[in-house]
Amino acid sequence: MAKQRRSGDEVADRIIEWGITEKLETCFDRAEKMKPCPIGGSGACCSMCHMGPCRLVGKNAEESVVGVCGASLATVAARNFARMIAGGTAAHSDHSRDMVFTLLAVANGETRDFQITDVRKLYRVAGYLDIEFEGRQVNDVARDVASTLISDFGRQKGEINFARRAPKKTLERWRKWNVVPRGIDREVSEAMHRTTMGVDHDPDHILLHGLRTALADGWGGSMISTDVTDILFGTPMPVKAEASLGIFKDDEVNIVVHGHEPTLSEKIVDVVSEPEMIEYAKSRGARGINLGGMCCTANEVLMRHGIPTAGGFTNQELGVMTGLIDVLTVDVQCIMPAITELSKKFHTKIITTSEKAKIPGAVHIEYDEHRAKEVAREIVRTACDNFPNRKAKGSHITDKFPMIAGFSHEYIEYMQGGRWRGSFRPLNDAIMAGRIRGVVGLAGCDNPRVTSTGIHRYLAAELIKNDVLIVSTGCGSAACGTAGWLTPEMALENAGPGLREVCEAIGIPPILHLGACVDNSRILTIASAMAAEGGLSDEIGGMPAVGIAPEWMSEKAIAIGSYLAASGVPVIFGGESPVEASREVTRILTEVWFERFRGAMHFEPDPEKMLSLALTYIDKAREALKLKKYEPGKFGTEKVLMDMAARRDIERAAKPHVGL
Ligand code: NFS
Repeated sequence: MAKQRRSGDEVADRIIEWGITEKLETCFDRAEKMKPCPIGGSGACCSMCHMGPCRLVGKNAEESVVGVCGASLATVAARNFARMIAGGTAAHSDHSRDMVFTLLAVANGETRDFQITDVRKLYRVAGYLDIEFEGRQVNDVARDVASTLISDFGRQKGEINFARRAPKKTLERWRKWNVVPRGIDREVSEAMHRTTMGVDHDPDHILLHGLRTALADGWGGSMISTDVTDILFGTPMPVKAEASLGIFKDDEVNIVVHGHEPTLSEKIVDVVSEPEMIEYAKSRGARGINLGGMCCTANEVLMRHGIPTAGGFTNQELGVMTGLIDVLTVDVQCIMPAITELSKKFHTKIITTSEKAKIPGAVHIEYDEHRAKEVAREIVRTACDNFPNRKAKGSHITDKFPMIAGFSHEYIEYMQGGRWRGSFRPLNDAIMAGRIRGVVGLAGCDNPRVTSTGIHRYLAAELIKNDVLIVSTGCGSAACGTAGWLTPEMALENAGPGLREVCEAIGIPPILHLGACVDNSRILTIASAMAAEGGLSDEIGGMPAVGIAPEWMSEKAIAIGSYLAASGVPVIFGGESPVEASREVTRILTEVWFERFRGAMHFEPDPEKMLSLALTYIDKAREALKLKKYEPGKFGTEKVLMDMAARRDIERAAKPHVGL
């Protein structure tokens, strides 16, 4: 029997194998040694007070076992789930808060290291917020936008601003079930309160607040982060790059930015090409400076600058094991503390940069938005100084894969008709005609508990073969990118006939890299635009669209899945269910949520079943919308898509814009 691979990424797998021979421990080894606790893992452990932890297990536990206080299994499982949502929402939104404060600092002239790069996007966001922008100073508009968005974090009553960007019908459903978020921080705080010992005990009621908290992430924290990042650093448009652990260079200083917040990494991107920095690197014996990314910071700088990515979550230790990283700089989220211990076997310096996050054994150089470039230069100089210290032999494999990233929702609109005729009409038409069967958002982490990245790849390949267009984010994008699949050629070689035709006409890959995990909010914007365009559903619910997070591990993924479900997207998560122990909670997440919001959250460990569930949802949605039955290679009539040449004709005079 073939040996079970630990990673679906062949380069990664070879480094893992090398690590085993060198007795270097990674998350793959620890995942084998540390079996998940079946009680906590299925949602049946309550540790909300010190009468417990109570383990609600045994025969008929759902009916007959309660905690010391009397909490039922459904209550316990619902509380645990709601707390995961709160954790994920807090993470995305705290990141987002820092982005908005940077925008405010720019508007107030408190930092010279950042500017407003995309004024059109600023105006577009001002428009959503009913802020006057015509004839006003850019900084004044930016100040008003930042202040209004900051108020969404601390608002106590009312509705967060971006809720109004949802289709009317979707918003009505939220209002009916009282899940429109008031303020982001309020919902997180209330989720913690409701789920502490002795407060909210009705599982459905707890989970409704879980949805309100999740919506504060999707239509609040994450959406704000995406928009403000676009304003500050530019709205992405397609860019060529490379993906793989093979991006490191033997003769250059290798710096990796890892984590989530793009502010400092943007400045590192700026300073690595400064002549003084390059000279400094040369003075230490290197030929130059090579910058790469990891996890979602990678996605941010990849989308806007084409900085190569070394991959997703499970590649971080393997990066260190190449022996070539001179500095691995991290900020917040998805950083394994194991990297500091591992780095001692090599020369790699781990630098923590956030005032919120330190790791024992790491060097701390704190980021400060008011002197961002200075901090960036200090980090680059540290890397250069460390270059001559390379000693231990690592495992370096030089295979790299080309990729195209940078599909913001603005660009997706633009690519369907150019500046003057950009819309979602061609996409809706292609779905209506059955050329495109449906759309899947492939998101979430890669995970050492399975063949890491392997399930992402299996699903991506099968879905595009079935004419399903994929939009990917986070480590889902990294899983596809490190396979070499984020290219237009992927469509020619592997997509079904309808999807291939669409991709060929527009010149796009069948998997569109939408950005980091906070950029799942772009999916909400796209789905809202498709609803407004007409011909499909008039709300997000009911679209032939599904979200899949096949290898999720983070609480952030649970928050994302929940806000997609509340917005009307059926979502399928891989792995064992964190509410497996409670049939009642499982029923609420699937049947009850579907009835109320037209979205649902399934947990399904079997990749083949995930695929068939996704296709069933898509086909049922097509049927309910009375669209042409999907048959491979047989399409209805539709408007002709504009190809590149036609678009260029109407574009000639105008530089492609992406901000509006
Ligand atoms: Ni998303 Fe991005 Fe990756 Fe998972 Fe972590 S990096 S925010 S949580 S592991 S996809």
